[in-house]
Amino acid sequence: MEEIWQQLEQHQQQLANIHLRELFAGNPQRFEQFSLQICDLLFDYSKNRLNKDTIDLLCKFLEKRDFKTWQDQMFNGEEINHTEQRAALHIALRNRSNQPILVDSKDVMPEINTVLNKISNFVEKVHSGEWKGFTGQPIEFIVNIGIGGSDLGPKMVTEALENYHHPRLQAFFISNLDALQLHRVLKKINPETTLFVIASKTFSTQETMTNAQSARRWLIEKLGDEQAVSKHFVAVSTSTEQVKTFGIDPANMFEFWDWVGGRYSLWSAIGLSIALMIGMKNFEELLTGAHEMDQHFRNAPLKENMPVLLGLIGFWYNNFFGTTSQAILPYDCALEHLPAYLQQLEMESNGKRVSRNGETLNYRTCPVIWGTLGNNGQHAFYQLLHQGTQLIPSDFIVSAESQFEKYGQQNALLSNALAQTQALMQGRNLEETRQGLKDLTEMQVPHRVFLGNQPSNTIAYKRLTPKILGSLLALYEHKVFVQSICWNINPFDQWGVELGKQMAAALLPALENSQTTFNYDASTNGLLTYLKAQRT
Ligand code: G6Q
Repeated sequence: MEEIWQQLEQHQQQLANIHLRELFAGNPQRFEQFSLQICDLLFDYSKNRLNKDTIDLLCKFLEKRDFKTWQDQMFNGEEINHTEQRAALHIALRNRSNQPILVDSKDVMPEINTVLNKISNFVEKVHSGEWKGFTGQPIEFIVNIGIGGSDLGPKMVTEALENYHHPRLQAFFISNLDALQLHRVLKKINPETTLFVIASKTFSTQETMTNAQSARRWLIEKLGDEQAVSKHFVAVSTSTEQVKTFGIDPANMFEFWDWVGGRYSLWSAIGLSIALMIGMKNFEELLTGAHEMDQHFRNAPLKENMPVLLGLIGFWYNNFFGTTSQAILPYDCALEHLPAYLQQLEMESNGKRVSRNGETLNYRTCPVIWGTLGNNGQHAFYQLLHQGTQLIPSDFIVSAESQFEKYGQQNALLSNALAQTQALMQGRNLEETRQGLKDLTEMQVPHRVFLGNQPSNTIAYKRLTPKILGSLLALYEHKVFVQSICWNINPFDQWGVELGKQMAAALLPALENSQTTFNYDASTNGLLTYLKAQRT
C-alpha cells in the first residue's frame, strides 16, 4: 500500500476517538480556518472530523495521484474518457471566456457558440409568439421527453428556477416507460399550444423514443394532420440521421457532441427546455456561474479549492472512516430534485469497481448518495442520523432567503437547518441528559442520549439565482472528478447500465408473443408466467 495511504490511516486512528466538540473547544478559529467563500457560496466544513494535518495529508495524497495532470487533461480536451475514446468537455460548454479549446486540434468554441445562438433565436421566437403551433397559437406548454442525463438535469434546474419562468409557459418532464407518466401530462396540456422537446444524445434510447412516438401519435390524432409535427416537435441530439429517421426536420434540431456526457449535458442544447423556461439571459447566467466555479477549480491552490476540499472530505470518510453513504439535505425547496440529480452525477460517475487500467480495486469507491429536503427529512429519517449506528456524512445546502418570503417563515427554517448540524455535531451525552431531564427514570435515559460526532458540510448562499445554481452544480461536478482521481477510476463512462438494457431487449419477445413456457432461470420463468397470466 502507498505510504501516503498508510499515513492517512494512521492519522485517522489519532482522530477516531476525538469528538467534534473537542475540536471546536480546542480551536476558537475553527470556522475561519475551515470555511471558504467563493462564487457567492459559503462552504463551512468545520463540522468535520478533521484538522489541519488531515487537509495537508489529503492534499498531498491528491498530488501524488497526479491530480494537476488529470485536471489539465480534462480542461485541455484530451481523451480522458478513454473507454469511450473521447474527451469530457462540459467545461467548454460554459467557457464564457471564449478562449479556444481544442479537440483533435479543432477549436470547439465556434460550434458551441453557433448552437447557443440557435437556441437563443428559438427561445426568442417562442417567447415573442413568432413561433406558432400548427393552428396559429403561441406555445404555452414545453414538454421535455428524455431520460437519465437528458431529464434529471433539465428537470432539476427548470424546477429550481421557477421564479424565473416565462409567464406564459409551463414545463413538464416525461422520462418513464410507464405510459401513466405520459398520460398524466397529456391530460394537462393543449396540443395546439404544446412544444415537445425530444432530448436524447443518441436518439435511440428506448424510453425516450417510445414516449416520443406516443406523443407524436397523440398530437396527430388531436390535430388531425401529420404536417403538425414540424410545429410541435424539436430535437436535441448528437445524431442528425436518427433525428431525420424519427421524422423531425434537422432545421428543428439542436446539436451537441459526443464529448458531452449525458449527466454533464444540461449546459449543452440538452438545456433547451431550461432556456425556454427561464430565457436565454438567465440560461447564460447559469453558464457563467459554472464557468466561474471552473476557473476557481482550475486556479485555486488545493487547500483553498472548494471542489477539491468537498471531494477530499468525502473520500476521507468513505475510505478511512468506513462510511457507505452520503446524505444531501437541501434547506431550499427550489432544490427538491437536487438529491436525485446528484445520485446520477455521483453514482453513475464513480460507482466503479475497476481502475482506469481495468484492475480490480481493493478499496471502496462511490458511496450511496441519498437525501431529500432537509426539513421533511427531520420528520422522517434524521432519527437514524442522530441515534442510529452508522456514521453518515451530510451536506446541508442552505438558502439565507426564501424565494417566497411573504409570511416570514424563513427564520424558523434556518433555525432548523442550523440546529440540525449543531445537534449532529454536539449530541447530548449521558451526563447532560441526566442533568437536563431530571424526571427521567434510569431506563429512559439511554433513549434520550445523542452521541453526536456526526459530520456535516454546510453550503450556504443568499438566494438561489441561475448564476449561484450554476456554481453549485459545477462544484459537485468537480467534486466527483476529484474523487475519481482519488480512486483512480474513469468517471465519464457508464458501462454498468448496458447489461440490463441488453437483457430487456432479449426478454421483450417473450412478453410480446404467446409463449407460456420459458427457458431462463427459475425466477425469471416464474415471474414471466405470473405477469403474463395477470395480463390475460
Ligand atoms: C448519463 C448517461 C445516461 C443517459 C441516458 C439517456 O450520463 O449516459 O443517463 O443520459 O441513458 O441517453 P440519451 O440522451 O442518449 O437518450
